[in-house]
Amino acid sequence: MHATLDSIYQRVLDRNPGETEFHQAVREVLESIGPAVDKHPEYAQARIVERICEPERQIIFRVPWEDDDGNIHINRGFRVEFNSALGPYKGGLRFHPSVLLGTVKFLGFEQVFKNALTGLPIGGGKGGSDFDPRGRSDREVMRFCQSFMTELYRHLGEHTDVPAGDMGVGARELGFLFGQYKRITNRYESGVLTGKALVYGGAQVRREATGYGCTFFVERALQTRGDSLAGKDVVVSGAGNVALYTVEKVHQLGGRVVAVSDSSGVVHDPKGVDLELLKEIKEVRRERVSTYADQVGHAEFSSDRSIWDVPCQVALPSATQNELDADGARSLVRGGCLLVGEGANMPTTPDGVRVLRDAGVLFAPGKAANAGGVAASALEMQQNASRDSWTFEYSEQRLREIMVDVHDRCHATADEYGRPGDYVAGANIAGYARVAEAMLALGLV
Ligand code: NDP
Ligand code: 2IT
Repeated sequence: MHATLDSIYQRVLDRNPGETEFHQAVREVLESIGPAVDKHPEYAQARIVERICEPERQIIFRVPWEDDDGNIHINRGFRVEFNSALGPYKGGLRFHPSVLLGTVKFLGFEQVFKNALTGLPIGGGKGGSDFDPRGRSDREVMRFCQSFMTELYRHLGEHTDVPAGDMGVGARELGFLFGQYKRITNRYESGVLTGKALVYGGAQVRREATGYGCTFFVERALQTRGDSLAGKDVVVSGAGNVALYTVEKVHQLGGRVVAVSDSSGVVHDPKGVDLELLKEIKEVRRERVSTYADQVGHAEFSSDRSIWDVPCQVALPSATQNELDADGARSLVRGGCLLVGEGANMPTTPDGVRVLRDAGVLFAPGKAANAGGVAASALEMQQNASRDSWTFEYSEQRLREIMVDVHDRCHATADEYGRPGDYVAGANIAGYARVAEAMLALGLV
């Protein structure tokens, strides 16, 4: 690592003890941006990198709520408002029992660069709770969301901080959150949350956007090699929002998804996943992926097989962080994988990335490949601000254009800095350069 950046990294380690995911995310960026720091000494002089590594504001709060049997539960809520140089803080909320402050900080840090890459006017933030919505009734989820928003509302606003969904937060949760925000503030401020249902101010294609966007990025990357998704076997980990709409777009572009997963195990369907059935099981019935194998005779479920052992040409990790390690990467290489595109945030470990690089596998990092979700959120804000709503076709076309731009910006930046084909360097440098330029213009704030 560049010497100046290494000393900044050491200080991040000292000041944020135990936050291993945050350390990992910072390290990955600082390892890439050395050439940009050399090219722009004026940024270093203004201590831009140190400022980027320190969130503007971190909010931690108690979330008490009562379950259906009258038992009281106490969860912890977070919102990390990381950087607002380019626009209001923007980023999702994650409800998952594994959520700690360091988790939210890693996600918020990634979000700053991702949002910059979209070219849209959005800063970066992230939030969430260690609440586990799995197995909870709709009324319990509602009570939790109401309690969470009763504290969070004072920090939000369409020009201040605009949350959306992430793991464990979808249309149901966002509806309850928006209802409580509206009640407390007495304002129908549609643009304060994105990912809303269509009936009360949501935007076409936001639900599909992360999965579709990741697939558009991957298709563009393959095109630069004279190739395409058509006829390829694809593996997609997860079976949530990102994974389901990745499967949909891969199928539309002529690929075949042969495996999906959730935290209970992996389903292998060599004939190609039946998406309508999978959506019914995951979105409507909220059941496990094993149900799919119960209903589809030729599909197999396994609770101990790694999804990366399923041979494929394209792998799209779309579940959670650090789900693809060096062993998984070696399996993918053995199985003939040509490209890995990250639908999730930081799903590949640093060792996993090294294995893929050494084997010449094309690697599209999450902050570029999964930027479609937040980009569509920014389009939802735009529609809310003008009290307009666009058609599905127009919205999808805008999303495709944005993802092609994100791809081409990463590709061109990697070329410019002598790292052709290195999307990690391209994404980190291009994202950093845009945020740094805005921060410099805004003065020492
Ligand atoms: P969901 O909650 O809708 O789905 C998450 C999926 O991942 C579920 O199928 C879940 O299974 C599975 N999963 C979680 N943990 C594990 C694990 N340890 N092993 C295997 N499977 C696991 O979340 P999203 O689809 O929204 O998010 C997925 C990823 O994409 C996250 O990294 C998120 O940050 C990222 N992302 C999301 C965006 C969005 O717009 N939603 C935008 C950009 C990135 P189970 O149900 O069993 O827990
Ligand atoms: O990680 C992400 O980019 C998201 N969860 C989406 C954020 C958003 O504000 O739409």
